[in-house]
Amino acid sequence: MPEPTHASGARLIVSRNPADLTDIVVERPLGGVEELVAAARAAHGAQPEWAAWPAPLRGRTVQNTGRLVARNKEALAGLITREIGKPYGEALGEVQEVIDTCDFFLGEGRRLYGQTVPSEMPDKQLFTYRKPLGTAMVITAANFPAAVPSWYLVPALLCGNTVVWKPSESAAAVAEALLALFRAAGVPEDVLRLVHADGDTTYAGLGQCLEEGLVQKIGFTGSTAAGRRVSELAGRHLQSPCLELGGKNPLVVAEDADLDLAVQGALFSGFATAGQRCTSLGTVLAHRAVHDEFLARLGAAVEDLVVGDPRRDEVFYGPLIGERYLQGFLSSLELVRPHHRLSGSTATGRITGDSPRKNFAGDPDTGVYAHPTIVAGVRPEDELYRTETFGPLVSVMEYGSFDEAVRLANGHGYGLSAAIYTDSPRTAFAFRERCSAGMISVNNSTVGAEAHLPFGGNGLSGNGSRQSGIWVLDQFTSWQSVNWDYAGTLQRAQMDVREI
Ligand code: UN1
Repeated sequence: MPEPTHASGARLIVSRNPADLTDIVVERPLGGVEELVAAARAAHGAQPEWAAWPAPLRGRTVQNTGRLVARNKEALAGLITREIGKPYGEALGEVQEVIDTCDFFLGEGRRLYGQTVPSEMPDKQLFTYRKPLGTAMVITAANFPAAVPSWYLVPALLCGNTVVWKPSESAAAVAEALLALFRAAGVPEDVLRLVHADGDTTYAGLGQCLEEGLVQKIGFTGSTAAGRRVSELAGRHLQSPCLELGGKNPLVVAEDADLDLAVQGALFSGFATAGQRCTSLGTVLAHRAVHDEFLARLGAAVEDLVVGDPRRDEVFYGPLIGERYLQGFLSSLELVRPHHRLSGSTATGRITGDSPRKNFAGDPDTGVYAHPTIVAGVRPEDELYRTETFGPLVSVMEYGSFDEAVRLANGHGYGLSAAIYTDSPRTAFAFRERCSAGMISVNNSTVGAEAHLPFGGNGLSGNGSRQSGIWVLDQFTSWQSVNWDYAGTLQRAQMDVREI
């Protein structure tokens, strides 16, 4: 199909409902490099005035945003369901995460604390202040089209930065709806600008913005490959972006685990959101004493999952986010075929068009669905062990010793989220200590982080930057330290300090 164009000749974003591809949610002209740079210029120009607003007043806009989002919760969740196929119950949870983020930061407008620090000399005071960085470019993914953007936008704005936001093309309508609520909450137009652009335009525009000194911080959520490109651009300008990248998140089932709980955890971690969370479960590592039993129970549970129309209550997960995502997932399945036996009858690998599952509740002719897949017998040398699949696919591996479990949990190079199911605090704490992931769950899922804990990963999952809670303030401010000397004579640090 030729690429659609706007009357003006511009290329179009066509965002479709993935449960019914004939339903076009929104069509917008794609911005070019000029639009992106012009937005950054406007935001950069508006920043000093925004930073001069008293922080409690900026906090008020955050409070207003949270209230407006709460008032429009169902409508926003409905739009998320329609645009990216997230089951409505989960979409409500996502909108709640935006509200929680606003709740957390509205008070920060009255804190944004600095410190008073003792000096080594008399008649001198030391202070620290948080200063906004300037203008942030925030680039977000489609799988959490409201919550994850709010993790960047809310603290960035609260701290006195202005923002250019480039949302996913697959979630253009949700982005516009959220933007409208920020506006209605009192955030001025040039303080938060939104531009629709494709990947190549974004890299080119970002590069130019950095060259021209228009962007002082990048917030990026997306794939590790894209994060690397963003990081390279930032690094040339000595900037450290806030990165939230992929994962190959392990879930360890220890010998003493409550297997029913572990199965529920694996099911939710692996298949909720059709496995399209950065924190989704990649590989179950099951102790050899429980491996076969666990696999059988997980298989039976997967068999009962209802997949289909995301508006229906009984549906566990809906379609993938869009056609491009289905293609990506299909190519991940290629990694499965040569090597592995699929576990029992549950591990179908059947995709739309193949024989339907017994619990399919969608329309495979209009939607882009992927059936749940479990792959047993994965080995550390397999590509699947180290490849994020971003879809409803869970690998299962067997381990013998705790050391082996730790090695397998860390060995793929990602380090976002990990879970362990065990009854032993000693095992749980030892795992926490030795696991390289940024987020660890004990007897809970790899997904579902709460909105006020540090969120982020290490290794291929990110550069150690963290979002959420007070920790994200360090991403959007820099510390300014102040020496205030009222001795009236020159006091030299290190040299004029009294000896004892
Ligand atoms: C993501 O997939 O990019 O922890 C974020 C979770 C959600 C956020 C996921 N609160 O599963």
